[in-house]
Amino acid sequence: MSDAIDEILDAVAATAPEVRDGLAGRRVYESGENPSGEQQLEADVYADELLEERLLDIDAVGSYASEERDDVVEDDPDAEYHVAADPLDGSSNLKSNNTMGTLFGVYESPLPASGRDLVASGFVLYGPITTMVVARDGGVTEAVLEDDGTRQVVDEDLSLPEEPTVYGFGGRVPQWTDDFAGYVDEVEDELKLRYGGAMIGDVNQVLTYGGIFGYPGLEGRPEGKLRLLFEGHPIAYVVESAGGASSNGERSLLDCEPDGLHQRTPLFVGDDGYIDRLEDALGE
Ligand code: AFP
Repeated sequence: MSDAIDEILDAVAATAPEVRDGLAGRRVYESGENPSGEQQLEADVYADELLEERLLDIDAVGSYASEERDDVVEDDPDAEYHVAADPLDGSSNLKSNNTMGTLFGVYESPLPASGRDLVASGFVLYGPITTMVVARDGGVTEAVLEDDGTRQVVDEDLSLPEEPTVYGFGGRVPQWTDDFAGYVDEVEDELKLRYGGAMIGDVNQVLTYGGIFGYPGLEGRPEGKLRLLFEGHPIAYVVESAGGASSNGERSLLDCEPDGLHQRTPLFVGDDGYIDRLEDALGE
């Protein structure tokens, strides 16, 4: 029996081919900026409008929020679920034709909600093939998305490899704190660098090859770049459900309470050993 969460997942899967098909003609920047002050591509706005329409059409979805909108779009405050999305994560990769994705979190409380209120999350990766990773009920699946929006599951129990292989950290090296730079000196002696500029693509490398991805707090920007509600919580839910760990440098991202819809956070996900070492390094 299809439950409301299945309806939400099916809606994201059905929208993804349209988002992907719409990328080619939408590589130009709109005049506006998103609430985080970042330039908006036509593709960002297009993906956001499609997702809002499809998700709010579902009776069990009471509200929709996204990186591209100042405020929550409320449809029914008493409905069971509330969806937060990054409609096109890594959209600056569109100009260079590199990977991008759609990231979403399904919360059972009004937004902005606690990470512990997530009941499902996942992402669509627009790579050489379009795949969809979903975390729910403590497990993670990966599916290939067909052009008709149907999902062909290719991994029923996706889990982080035991042996870490790759790392990727964002931000400019001169802006890294000394503690973080010292940690990276160790990591780069042990793992291979993989950084592509779209969190979903970089995290999918970690889910596939093992390792750690992060975007740290920077000198003069201790909150970092990535958003807690739209990126931190959903990706932490996926990676922790796959047997990994997450952190804002101190604790699981799922235990970080948002004090606003667009709050930024330092973000680290991946192998629990590397996450533990990171927290030790930043806690010194
Ligand atoms: P865009 O959506 O503006 O391309 O930003 C992508 C992102 O939010 C996240 O997906 C990346 O990990 C990070 O920013 C890349 O940031 P840098 O461009 O500073 O490396």
